Amino acid sequence: MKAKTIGFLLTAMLMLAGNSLFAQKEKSTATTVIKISSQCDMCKKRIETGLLYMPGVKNATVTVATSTIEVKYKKSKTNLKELEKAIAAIGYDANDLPADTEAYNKLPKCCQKGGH
Ligand SMILES: [Cu+2]
Repeated sequence: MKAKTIGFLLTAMLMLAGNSLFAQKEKSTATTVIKISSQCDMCKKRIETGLLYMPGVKNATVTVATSTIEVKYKKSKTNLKELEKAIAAIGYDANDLPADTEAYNKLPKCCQKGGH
């Protein structure tokens, strides 16, 4: 094989390797939408602040009107189950996971279910 051909092949291989590395980096974060039992802007703030303290959480945005939270997280640091557990620990239902009773009872009345 000619040196030029080998050089071309090497370049092609490096480009492929670079592409797959890039793809992995892209896939290392995920965004999920979780159904939650939030009632108002106070809930929004409480849940968003709580989640942002979690390792691996990049972004957390509650939409009060739809009672959902959109979370962007690092897949190597956390996962959907951990996020649901954290929300439940703050006092809110998260998808099928019910809120922690003790935390829920500590919420202001207006933030409990049907509280507004
Ligand atoms: Cu509230």
